[in-house]
Amino acid sequence: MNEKIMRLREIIRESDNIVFFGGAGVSTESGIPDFRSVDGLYHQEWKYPPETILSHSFFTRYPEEYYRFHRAKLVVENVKPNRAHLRLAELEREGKLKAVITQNIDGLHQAAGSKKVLELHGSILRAYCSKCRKPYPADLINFGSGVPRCGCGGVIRPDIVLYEESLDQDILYQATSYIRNADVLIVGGTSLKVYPAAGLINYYRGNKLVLINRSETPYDSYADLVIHEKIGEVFDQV
Ligand code: CNA
Repeated sequence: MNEKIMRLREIIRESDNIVFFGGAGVSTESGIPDFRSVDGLYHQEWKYPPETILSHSFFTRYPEEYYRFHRAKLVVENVKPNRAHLRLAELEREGKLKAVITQNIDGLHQAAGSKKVLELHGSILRAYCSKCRKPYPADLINFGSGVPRCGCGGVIRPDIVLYEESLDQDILYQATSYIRNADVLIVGGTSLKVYPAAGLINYYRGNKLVLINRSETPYDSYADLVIHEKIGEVFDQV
């Protein structure tokens, strides 16, 4: 075990007020591609760039094309939580971790057993009518073909935050408050390039900011401990 991992172990052992803030890199070891890695969705061929397809205006104008992308790229079948998700759930049960704040939309933290999960960008495991807001089972949008419609005529949509849409204010408020009051903030598997989520780090006031990411991030120089390794492998050792 290297020195940095030993330091992280010590930080975790000494605290009972840890908050985790993560992104797509937390789920790549479960087989879900992220956006910005070399094998991520931004480097794959599609008619439009992902940030265009995943925008509110595109969804409204071209729901067929949106759903082709959604089913081909966002929905990955038979995925299971990996060692990062599982260890985080365990730390919560041990009373050490207060909350998981995630930009992910895959529901894997809950599948691992985490209870306090703040989903900043929603979840593809929930759906609702964009017109009357009636809830629908997610299978209706994640599988099959065409554009799913509600009895009222509205298009059924995933309960995710598309580009151009604002984040749920209550979730954002809770996330900032957990981060502000945390003793230890562990940030992992995120490029820290998507705002306003990435800006949440600025609410942290402590002196144990840990960054675990395969590649460099714009916040590396602010962190007290930076680990450029795979997050599942790191959590397996702490
Ligand atoms: P991103 O911008 O794709 O960045 C991911 C980061 O994770 C990169 O810096 C990678 O180097 C790093 N990374 C990849 N694999 C690992 C690993 N095994 N261990 C450590 N680091 C790793 O993704 P962000 O989350 O920063 O961007 C936010 C977007 C991505 C959110 O809106 C998400 O909804 C969206 N997204 C979510 C999922 C998902 O739910 N699983 C998948 C793809 C994209």
